[in-house]
Amino acid sequence: MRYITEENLKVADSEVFEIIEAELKRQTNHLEMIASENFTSPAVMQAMGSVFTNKYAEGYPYKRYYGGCEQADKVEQLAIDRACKIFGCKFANVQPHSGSQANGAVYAALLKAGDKILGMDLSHGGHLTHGSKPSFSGQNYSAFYYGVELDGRINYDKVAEIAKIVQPKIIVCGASAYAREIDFKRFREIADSVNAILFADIAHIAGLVAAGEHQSPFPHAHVVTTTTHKTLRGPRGGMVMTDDEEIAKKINSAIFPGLQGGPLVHVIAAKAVAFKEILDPKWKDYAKQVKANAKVLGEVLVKRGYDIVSGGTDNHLVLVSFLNKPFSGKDADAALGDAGITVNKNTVPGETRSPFVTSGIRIGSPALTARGMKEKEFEFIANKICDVLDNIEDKELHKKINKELEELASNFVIYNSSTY
Ligand code: DSN
Repeated sequence: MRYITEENLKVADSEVFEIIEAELKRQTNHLEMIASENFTSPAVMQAMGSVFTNKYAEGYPYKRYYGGCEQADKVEQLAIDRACKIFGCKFANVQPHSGSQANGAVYAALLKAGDKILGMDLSHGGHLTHGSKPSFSGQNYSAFYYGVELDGRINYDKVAEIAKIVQPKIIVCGASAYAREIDFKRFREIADSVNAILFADIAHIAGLVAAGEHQSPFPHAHVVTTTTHKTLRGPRGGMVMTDDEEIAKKINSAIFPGLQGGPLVHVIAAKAVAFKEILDPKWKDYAKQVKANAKVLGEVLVKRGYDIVSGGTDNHLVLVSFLNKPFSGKDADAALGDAGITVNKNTVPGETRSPFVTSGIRIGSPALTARGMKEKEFEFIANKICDVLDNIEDKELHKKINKELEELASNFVIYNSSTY
């Protein structure tokens, strides 16, 4: 038995089987527009469900602490080589179980407790692990922040001024809710001006970078992390990359034995499969379409009177602000959910509400693009989003829109071989 098939699970545990079936139905019938989610290919999932889940392989390829790692060595080396080819870098560590673990490894490798880091404010689009107080990054290190200006964009001169005052050991660039291109070259100049290490977290934009549809963090950043499941469309996991051999050695030790034990070899195998898909020339078409779809989404929202942070998008997401509306991000998230559109409530620059309520929503194009949707469908969906928001209390309308969107969704399977 090579893989766990549907039949095995149905017989062994009908309760879990039914929950998974219901989740498949939810993912199929709803329109998935959470900017950080995507649909992996069946091949990626098959590798994830493979016998590699049985294997312990502490250490790194050809330097393990356990026997029987011959095949684990091959698959991890393949994943590393493909990652380096995609991003044009010299070293990659594909073992982090998540993006947060990858980021934790960077700090553990390059900082001492209490050292200063400078990252993007969470409420301006940054990430918890970029120094936010509730996260280990804000608790173990002395964290300072930069944000966006009133126009919703990073002001690099201002970042340089803050860096000069703070004198951080690491500057973190990259974001979770920032719709504009990140200028890694300029960030490196800022880092050099204060002798800081430049750390780029490209989790959100990695799929675009891989296609040349966003400026690459290489050769500018000293160290780069990403998740593998967002725009990269791979399995859930993380990765660290660098061109610097000394940093690579420190990162390897920080991940194992520093932060993690046995690597998830089945997930590493799935990362290798996803990386092969990304190396296919078709990947560029996917990444271009992700951007084109997000652009249409932003344009319709603006035309219909909604306030998009920074006025539009250069990447895969739009951040909608309701600071000037009588309803919250939480209200919008719930109403859109009733209409069959899955988004997430999100804080916005100038936030006045708590992170559980928020004044915005983040909407992304990667998952629906993976289903094969193009500008025409995004224009239609964007108008439906506006119809829901214009009539946020009208539950009957939300139900009606839900039916229409379910019909649209039924024309786009979630495992669309033409998009990988
Ligand atoms: N949770 C991810 C996101 O939605 O952007 C970040 O870790």
